Amino acid sequence: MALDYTFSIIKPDAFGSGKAGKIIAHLESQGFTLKAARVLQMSRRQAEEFYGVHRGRPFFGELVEFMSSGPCMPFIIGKADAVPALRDAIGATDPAEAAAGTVRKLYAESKGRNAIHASDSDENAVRESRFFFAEADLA
Ligand code: 3AN
Repeated sequence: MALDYTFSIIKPDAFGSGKAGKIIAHLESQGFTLKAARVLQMSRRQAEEFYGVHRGRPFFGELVEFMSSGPCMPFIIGKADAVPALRDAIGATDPAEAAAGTVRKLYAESKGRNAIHASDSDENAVRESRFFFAEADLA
């Protein structure tokens, strides 16, 4: 059965410009339910580990620099078929290509500074949730 929660991060661009509340409200209006949330600043090492699958890609250094540049808000959010539902709700990686009404269309600046991360598979949702949250937060 598909996972009924997924993992997401409001990135430093959106968190730093005060958009966290608007983004969460936007997702709640689409039937998502917030289950756990934290505010923290990632170290470079944490960002490198979290984005380890992208090591070696040309944008890896920029991504690590950006994700550790200021506070962000990792959160766990629930809905039926949560992973594809949240990927639809956030829109394409590049806000210029994101559909109308998606989080990135509404709040992202660019392909690099794109407001929000969302897990791309059930397996990664579990792995990424465990990176920032305790087992008890997933209940
Ligand atoms: P998504 O976040 O939509 O799953 P991925 O997994 O392809 O996109 O990329 C992970 C993150 O790497 C993106 N959220 C974005 O911040 C960054 N990124 C991806 N492609 C680029 C790029 N061409 N230039 C700068 N940053 C990028």
